[in-house]
Amino acid sequence: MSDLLGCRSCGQTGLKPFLALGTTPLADALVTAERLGEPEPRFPLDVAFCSACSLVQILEEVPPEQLFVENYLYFSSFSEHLLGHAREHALGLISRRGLGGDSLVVELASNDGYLLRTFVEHGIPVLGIDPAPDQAAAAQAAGVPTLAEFFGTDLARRIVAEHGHADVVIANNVMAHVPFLNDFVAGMALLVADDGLITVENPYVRDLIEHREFDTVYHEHFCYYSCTSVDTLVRRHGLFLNDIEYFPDLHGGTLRWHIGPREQVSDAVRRYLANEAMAGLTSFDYYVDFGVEVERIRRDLRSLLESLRADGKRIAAYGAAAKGSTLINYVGIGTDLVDFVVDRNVHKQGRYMPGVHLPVREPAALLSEQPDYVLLLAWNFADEIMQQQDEYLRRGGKFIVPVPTPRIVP
Ligand code: DWN
Repeated sequence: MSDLLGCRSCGQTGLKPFLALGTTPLADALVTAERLGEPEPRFPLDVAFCSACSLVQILEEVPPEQLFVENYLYFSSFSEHLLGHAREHALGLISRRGLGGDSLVVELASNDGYLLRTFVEHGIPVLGIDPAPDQAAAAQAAGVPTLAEFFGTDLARRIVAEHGHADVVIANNVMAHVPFLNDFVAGMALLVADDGLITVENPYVRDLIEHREFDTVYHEHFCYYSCTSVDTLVRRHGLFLNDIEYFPDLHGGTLRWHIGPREQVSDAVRRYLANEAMAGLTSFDYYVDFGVEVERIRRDLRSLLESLRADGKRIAAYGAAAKGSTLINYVGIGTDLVDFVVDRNVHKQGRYMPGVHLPVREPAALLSEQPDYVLLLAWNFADEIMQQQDEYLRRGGKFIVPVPTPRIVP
């Protein structure tokens, strides 16, 4: 693997590492029973800060094909909360942008069509882009035209030649996933119409640090964004960060950046940029102690699980999530502590978690086995999952939420 020499955004060398999570397997590469005995590819997972443009990023570069084509089991449609969020976003764009039959909406990393299908229902022409073959096929089957390709300037030019410029470009949870960041953003600048809008959603690096969401670090996430780093990045390509929306309950804290070819910067953007400078997100000191906090979580979570097991308690886990893979491999949570993981994603059931090989089962196993505790690996959907598991709770079951500090609920 090629170590990163310079910042993925500005190219500046001298990146400053502040978090080392070890050498870990690919977070979404759940293992089939047939391949349990085979060695799994592992890569260093180290996070660093760029003092020149404030971009936080991992130093390792796993080939995207290995991440998103050969091993990708993530389907967006298994979360009602996420589906509701996506629908609201689409309906808001349709009304605010006056989209209709002569518009074009392009989504980058459109997954299984979970978001574009709302535009399709309203007769608005769409095009999905997603390199993951199974997700692209699912989107096509749902009536969402999708290209199973990686996005960049080459594809942007082909789309413009064939379909014209896009009135709206949507890029949710993908700008963190691209190693060739400048080509990706330059592609968006080529694709969007002169009076068009680009909306980009990603988890907010400030929440990652301040809520100790270290498990959202994995090899699929090359970058972790502040508004400062996004503003610098898009301006390099003739685009402007014009507005910001914050969703505290999505993926542990998500920002939606409104970006466009015209400079119309809102007060919200000015406030975020000023607050980040005041809080220190633009200097290394803000990040330097994060590793100590994360080590504390590892120690506290491990001792909690060990003490519960010593008391004869049975423990399962909920959410065969990529973040779950980072957490259980960093803490070292094997079948000595947790018996199995449950997940609604049928593509994950019957497989084993990367590295520690916890078996993944369907959520009904929580009622048939009634473990005393369930470690909530998908803590970002805590409300939705606990509501869904009300019977397990009614029978006396309890959840363990791992971040920002390991705790038992209720
Ligand atoms: O960036 C990414 C984020 C957005 O999603 C992707 N690269 C990968 C993925 O990360 P993740 O796997 O950590 O995301 P989730 O959506 O937090 O994973 C939740 C897991 O829990 C999924 O496997 C689905 C599952 N789930 C479930 O079994 N029952 C989720 C809900 C809401 C449920 O009710």
